[in-house]
Amino acid sequence: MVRPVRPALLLTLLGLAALALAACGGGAAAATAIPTGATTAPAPTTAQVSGGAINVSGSDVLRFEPSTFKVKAGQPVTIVFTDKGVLNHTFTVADLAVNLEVAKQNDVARQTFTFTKTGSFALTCTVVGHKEAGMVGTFTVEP
Ligand SMILES: [Cu+2]
Repeated sequence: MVRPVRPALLLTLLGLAALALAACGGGAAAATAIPTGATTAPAPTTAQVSGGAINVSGSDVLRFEPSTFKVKAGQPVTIVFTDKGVLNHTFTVADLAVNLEVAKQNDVARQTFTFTKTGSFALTCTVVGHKEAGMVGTFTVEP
């Protein structure tokens, strides 16, 4: 005879799975440090590309500043990503193979790209919980 799984046991297992996921996310503290009051997103600002460089920061309120970007295809652009808080963040545009990472306050990651693929792509921070909390943006490559 097969006994059905009790709902309480199922919930316990789900809870353990969630804990396991949170623990291996590269920063267990990050999962608990999501500010609950940070629901008002600042007005989106578009990055100014000057001298072939984009300056962008990540903060403890889990936002990119700025959060929208426009660059030209075929022209080299250096992304300079600075950590303005204490949490670690990534500047990730998976469709363009962009993945810069900063681990602590005042960390700076920079890399130069020449994009050939045009379109609008999703920018996210891949640290557990940050994307869900709104640490997202748009990265556009214009022809
Ligand atoms: Cu982040």
